[in-house]
Amino acid sequence: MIVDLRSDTVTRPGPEMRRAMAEAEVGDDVFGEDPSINRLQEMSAELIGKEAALFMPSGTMSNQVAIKTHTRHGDSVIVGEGSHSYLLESGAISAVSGVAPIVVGKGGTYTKAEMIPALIGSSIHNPQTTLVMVENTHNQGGGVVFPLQDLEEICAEAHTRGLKAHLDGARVFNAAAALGINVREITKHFDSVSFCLSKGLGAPVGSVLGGSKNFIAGALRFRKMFGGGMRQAGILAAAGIWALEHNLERLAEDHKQARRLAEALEELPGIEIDMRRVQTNIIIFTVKRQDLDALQLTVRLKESGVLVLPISKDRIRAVTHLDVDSQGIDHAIKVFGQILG
Ligand code: TLP
Repeated sequence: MIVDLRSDTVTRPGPEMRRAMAEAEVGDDVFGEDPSINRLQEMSAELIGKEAALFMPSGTMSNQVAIKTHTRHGDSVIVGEGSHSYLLESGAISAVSGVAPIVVGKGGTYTKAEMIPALIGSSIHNPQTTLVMVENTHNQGGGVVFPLQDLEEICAEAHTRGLKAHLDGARVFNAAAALGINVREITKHFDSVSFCLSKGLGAPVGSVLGGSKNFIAGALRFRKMFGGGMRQAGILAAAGIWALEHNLERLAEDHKQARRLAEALEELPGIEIDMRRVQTNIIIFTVKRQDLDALQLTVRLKESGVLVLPISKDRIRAVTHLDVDSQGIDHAIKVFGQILG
């Protein structure tokens, strides 16, 4: 048995999703003529409460097109500690948009009080801050949900000062499921929102960027510039539509499985895990053992069919998703126990 907990990106499309892909109506999307893409974009805009949306090949391109559309070279943008947009997108934020990330807060979330002193004004000496970014849920923060009140205050403050706000909502539906609210309660505060179809929702490819019609018109141009203008990609959009129609409701299931695994890990000698941060489908834990570091533990787990992702010398990430069922979690708990118990 293989239990792949490296990421929720590893899911494979099942027979029904594949059928929807095979039967998708397609056209040339660079001409705006792919009916499946158009439908996905309309559905997505409606779901997140925005005027318009754009199908993107990846979450990285969604974030980077958003940054490019909102900023000019030489600006600065506010990001939470460890955010994907500045740390895990190959430096695109600086290389492509030429903006300086200003990191605020701890563990991925931050407050309005932490943001205000970091905002850089209009002196000719400074890289003027024009964009504020929030990642929710936060990947490197261990799937933590950005507190709703902080997010509201941050966006309101940004808007009062004439700044834009972008949400890296790669896993925003996990955040909404964890809070038990409609995702619009989160997305309504932002000028632009990206979410991924290829993570917890289980589609093989794709992300969506939403915003005002005006913003999306600008983003469309940059998507083309970045090489993201796809043609008969309705085959991929059909998987996204299927995912939105079938896989949103079940995200809470992944959260339960993650909690169960985290509770078992917490009991093991030499594993440190902050249970307050186990809120969704991502678990990050520290390995504090004389005999094993994170890399060695990863190798030992793999020998017994459990795949995890070492994210530093002493930290490991495990992510639950729709291809790991309750027996898979039982197996993972057993293997962790055998190696560490
Ligand atoms: N995250 C991936 C890896 O790149 C680390 C993962 O396995 O979790 N925003 C957030 C919050 C993300 O976690 C990711 C992907 C992205 C954006 C980028 O999405 P893709 O991989 O589609 O470019």
